[in-house]
Amino acid sequence: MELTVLDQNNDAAAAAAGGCSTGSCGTTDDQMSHLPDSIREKVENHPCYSEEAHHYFARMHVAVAPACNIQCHYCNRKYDCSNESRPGVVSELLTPDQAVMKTKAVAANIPQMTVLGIAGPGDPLANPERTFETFRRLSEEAPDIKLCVSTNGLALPESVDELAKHNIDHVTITINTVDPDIGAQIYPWIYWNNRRIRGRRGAEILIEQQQKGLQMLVDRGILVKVNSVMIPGVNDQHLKEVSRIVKEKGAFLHNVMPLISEPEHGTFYGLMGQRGPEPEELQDLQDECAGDMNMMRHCRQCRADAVGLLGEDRGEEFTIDKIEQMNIDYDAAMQTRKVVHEGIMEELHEKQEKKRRLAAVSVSANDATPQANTRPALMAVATSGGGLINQHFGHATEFLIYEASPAGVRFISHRKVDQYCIGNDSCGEKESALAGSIRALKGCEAVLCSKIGYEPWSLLEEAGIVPNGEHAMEPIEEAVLAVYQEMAAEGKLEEPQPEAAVSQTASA
Ligand code: CLF
Ligand code: SF4
Repeated sequence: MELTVLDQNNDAAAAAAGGCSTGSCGTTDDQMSHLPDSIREKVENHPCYSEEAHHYFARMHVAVAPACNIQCHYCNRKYDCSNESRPGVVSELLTPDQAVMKTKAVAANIPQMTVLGIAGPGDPLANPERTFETFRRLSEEAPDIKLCVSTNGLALPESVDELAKHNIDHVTITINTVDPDIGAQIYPWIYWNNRRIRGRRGAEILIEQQQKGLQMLVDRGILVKVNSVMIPGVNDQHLKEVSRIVKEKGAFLHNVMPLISEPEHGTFYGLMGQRGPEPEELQDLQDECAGDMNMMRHCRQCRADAVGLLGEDRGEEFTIDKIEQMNIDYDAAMQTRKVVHEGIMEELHEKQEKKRRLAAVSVSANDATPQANTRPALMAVATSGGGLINQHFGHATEFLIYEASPAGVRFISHRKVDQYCIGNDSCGEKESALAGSIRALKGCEAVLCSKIGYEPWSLLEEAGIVPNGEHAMEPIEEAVLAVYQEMAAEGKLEEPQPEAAVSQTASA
């Protein structure tokens, strides 16, 4: 059996979507080379626009935008904008001046941080002075940082010129629907031309503004990602249509995110008992949309003040009182950053080249060798970045989920868990966190990590999940592929034969 590290590519879809050529999440590996240079440069070190980049490059958000011009039923003003953030209070609301100071401090201390986003806690374009003052200063004082913004789209058309002026070439619009009747179930009101407009008419205006803004951005060559919140029973059946339409208009990437609706967050949906989707429902919808659109699957629904690699939050290291004590020489920092970025890109290109060679070998072998009758398998991976299996099972706060199949390996999603191994052996919480981790891995057939203790090893085996610590420090996809091949060779992955075939075989 020959398997490849799957690129999930769809060139036709890619061309229509503005050049990106993966079916999974914007851009990965060798297909990056098929993008026009101008687009590749915008994508290859942006952790949200490239699944591959998110293992290496970090982003940060500055919370300068408190107000919002619409109400979503999944939002409570006490919390970050759910369009781009998981619920959780913003620790510090910043002035543009503080935001610039913080951005430079983070960029100097985390040189792999490539992108500064404004994503809340309200809507950035409903706070134009604060948002654009921050962007204006950063584009002048820190020109090596990409600027990114996320909006509900209501004020987008009148903001496009200003966005273009500050070299903002990544814009996310949250589009949950293109149907005003569905919109009326999500947005109770919008604030438009100094009036509150409720119900269907409000949703209709919002949708018109979103679509108009999308078109204007695409016309100016600004990359657009569309985020959609999947709300079961409200817009889940409709999001395929949304995906098709935004792709047609030239959006680069679609990110379908699960509704977060815990009652304790106090949102309308939370209090009304509206549920969020199960991981399988989300994955199914992402797969269905993927036929029409490049899908992002590695979103972490981060806070409006998040700092670090996706999935980590180093905000506590950069509170205002701490950064006021830092003495940052940004010109010197830019030199260091340049060297670090070049080093990472070199590593990435080598990795891509290796994958291309591997794929070429596998394709030629596949011509001669029929694939074995193996079924796909989900595998969980513990990683702290760098695209490697490099985290202890007990230190993981999330696992990346990959699907291995005869067609190759593809990233599917991530699953959050409570870290159970925190050096305190005596507490009962440890047990429940470990049980929670194992529950979160339901459906996975193996978990790959750098190390794992005896206790979780046994419990994982009891749960039917094969623990594997043999691929420490190896690249993720290659390790997953190797484990899949081993399992296939051991006959653990044979497709069950249909009953009729079994009985025929038996009677013969
Ligand atoms: Fe921030 Fe958003 Fe820019 Fe990324 S986040 S403004 S595009 S830099 Fe990324 Fe975070 Fe998901 Fe957003 S993982 S919530 S998609
Ligand atoms: Fe909340 Fe964002 Fe919706 Fe505004 S756009 S109501 S901040 S989720």
